[in-house]
Amino acid sequence: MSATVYQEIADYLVAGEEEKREVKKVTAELKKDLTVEEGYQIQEKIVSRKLAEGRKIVGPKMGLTSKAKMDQMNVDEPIYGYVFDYMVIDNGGKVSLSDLIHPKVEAEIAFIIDEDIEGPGITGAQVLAKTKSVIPALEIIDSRYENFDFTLPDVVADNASTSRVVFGTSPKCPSDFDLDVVGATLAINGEIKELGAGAAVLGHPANAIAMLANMLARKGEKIRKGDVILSGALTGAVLLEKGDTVLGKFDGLGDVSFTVT
Ligand code: 0L1
Ligand code: MG
Repeated sequence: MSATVYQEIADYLVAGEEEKREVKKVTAELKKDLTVEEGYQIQEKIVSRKLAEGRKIVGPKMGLTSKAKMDQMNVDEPIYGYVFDYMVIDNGGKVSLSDLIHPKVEAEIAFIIDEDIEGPGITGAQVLAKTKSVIPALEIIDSRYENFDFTLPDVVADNASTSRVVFGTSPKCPSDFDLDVVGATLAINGEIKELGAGAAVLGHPANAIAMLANMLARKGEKIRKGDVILSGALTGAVLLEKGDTVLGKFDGLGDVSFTVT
């Protein structure tokens, strides 16, 4: 595929995001044999477009990091995407359904990075040594695809369904926790809908960040000091409805909440 075609598909996906409407998956019509590598080329065009529009990257993120999600998508490697500044909602703030398509929420642990991390060969222990702090987070994913119908290359092209994120407000030192056994509950309107532990994320959330560094190295990139990185979901994703009050409680790491208007 040419750079022009990558750009056309990137623009098609951004139009879905900005106009808050579903689009058909890329593999339905535009490019039936889209590969994962081509999906990342399209994602890069989306990232470049947003940067050119003055948006700032908060950090890359990992997705599809749980065995359940990987099995569901029939993949053996997670994916990455990018979180931008305009996607961040204050803890306790509001997420407007009219800004989104069909959002879902999932509970994650985010890493605030203290030093550049450059793969290949990075391990979870090396990530922890270069992590300044960890914070709980609620990620709001909003696939741009009709009826959530997509293949792995489609979701990679769609910036890994990245849409909004609410970060906790009290960073904690990672060495004070065994992040694999940190538990989290995700409650909507006071009812626990999902629960999980850090080990759901590739055995330990730091492993996901290590994998990210190693995946970025394939295109000559690295994790950067100051990046705030979502490591992947501890819980399943729950569809949001107008009026929902969402609360994520993370053992020892604190609470994160928002309401849907
Ligand atoms: O953050 C993620 O795990 C990305 C999920 C992509 C698939 C989806 O939209 O469910
Ligand atoms: Mg996620």
